[in-house]
Amino acid sequence: SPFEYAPAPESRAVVDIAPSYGLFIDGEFTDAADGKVFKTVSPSTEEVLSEIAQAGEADVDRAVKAARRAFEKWSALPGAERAKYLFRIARIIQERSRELAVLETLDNGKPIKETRDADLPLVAAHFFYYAGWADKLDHAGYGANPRPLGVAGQVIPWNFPLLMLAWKIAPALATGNTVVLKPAETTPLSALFFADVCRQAGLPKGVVNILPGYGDAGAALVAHPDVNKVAFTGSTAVGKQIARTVAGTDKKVTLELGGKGANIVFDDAPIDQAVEGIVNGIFFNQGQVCCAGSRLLVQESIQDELLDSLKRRLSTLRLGDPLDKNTDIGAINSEEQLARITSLVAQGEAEGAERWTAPCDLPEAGYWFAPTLFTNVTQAHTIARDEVFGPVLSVLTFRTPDEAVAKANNSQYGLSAGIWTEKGSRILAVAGKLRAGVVWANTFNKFDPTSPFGGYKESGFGREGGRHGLEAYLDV
Ligand code: TXE
Repeated sequence: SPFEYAPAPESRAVVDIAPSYGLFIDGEFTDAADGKVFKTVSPSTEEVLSEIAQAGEADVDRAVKAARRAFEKWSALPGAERAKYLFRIARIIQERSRELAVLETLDNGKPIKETRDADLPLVAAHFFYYAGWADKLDHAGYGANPRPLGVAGQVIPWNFPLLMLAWKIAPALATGNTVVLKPAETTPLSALFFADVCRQAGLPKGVVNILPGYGDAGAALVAHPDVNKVAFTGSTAVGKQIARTVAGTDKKVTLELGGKGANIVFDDAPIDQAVEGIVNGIFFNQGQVCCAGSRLLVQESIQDELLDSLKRRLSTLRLGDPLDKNTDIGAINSEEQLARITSLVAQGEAEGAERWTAPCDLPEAGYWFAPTLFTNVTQAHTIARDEVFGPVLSVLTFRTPDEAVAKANNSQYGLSAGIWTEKGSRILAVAGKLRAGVVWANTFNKFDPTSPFGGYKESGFGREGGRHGLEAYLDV
């Protein structure tokens, strides 16, 4: 069996998890006004990790008021001063990255090799990158005095808890805004750890406030009259609800929603490299990635060869203890998400697609789903249209580049796509026709803070990252 337990080199002993945590408001950890709490569990063992204060409407109001007070001074600081805090935060994250990686893996279920080698380095990189902008805004082509918007209300999901926090908080602070952030209910721990990082960096109180809680707290934050900017990453359904809430107000909004990325493999592609890219595209983070390459579009003439190699490769993936550094596939983040995946996969089978599952034993406790692929998929199938947000790949075929483009674009979403071919001219021709916010060529799921990221169509609007990510937090 590819599923084996090796001693975990990244022991959870490197991080102290307190039995309970408060909300972080105005520089202090505090109980919720109504005293409510909820539990966060490890999805790989179902063990309770900690009990967390649960924010309600009164706490949202308290946090927004603290952020408003802090805004006056924070926005008036010279950019070079704000940069010092951001550089300090970036360095502390680097210094404490082992603790943070283990914490994130425990709360989220993702393999430690991903948190260690992808999430944490990217988190630090975002703070370094936006720290670099803070003192250059006046000279960045925005004219004199680009102005911060005020208090940013930010709601983030559970798939990259700390990285999504970094995407939201780093540009907001660099541009002189203050923040109230609500992490997802299943992954509050790394955001609370980050609150401690802010204290360690000496960040003035109220500049960052962290409110763990459920959707009701997110909705209250979005609707709060003193929030000037809303930034959301999550489901398209909630994104649409948020768009309705902010419509007719003076709030600015960016939404980063679902996706159904196409990974297009042409017959001249380097097959081994493409197989690695396909695996990374859909099985990284158990497929719980908004820009996952969840649709494989393969040129008909190489379908058999590619699928054989792909299945061979998938049979070698190790699923299990996320703290084991050899693990490739960790746990699904929650019971709810596992149920969503299971139901979409059942629908795929019911609609007549052919299912193949990688051979592996699933642990008894925790939430697990084995790498799965579907062939004989048509564009009308639900699994070719809906975001599964799990380790499930739908395989479709094409004959010509135009057909590949048409199929890739035949989606309500437009977040990501990949192209595999040796021909540079084909990369440019195809990429130009794809309606997707990011197109990778001969690679997939590569991120960099200098690149703007965001979607077409129902994948949302606005861009995060790069210079464009600053504009979302400025009045120019
Ligand atoms: O998302 P929700 P869920 C997709 C993915 C997944 C599906 C459902 O397809 O299967 O969404 O996931 C907060 N007002 N993505 O249910 O509910 C919530 O507390 C304000 C794609 O987890 O959108 C959490 O903090 N906030 C995605 C955050 O929104 C509300 C990442 C996301 O949760 C709210 C996650 C409300 N009314 C899921 N209701 C991506 N784009 O990466 C909930 N929230």
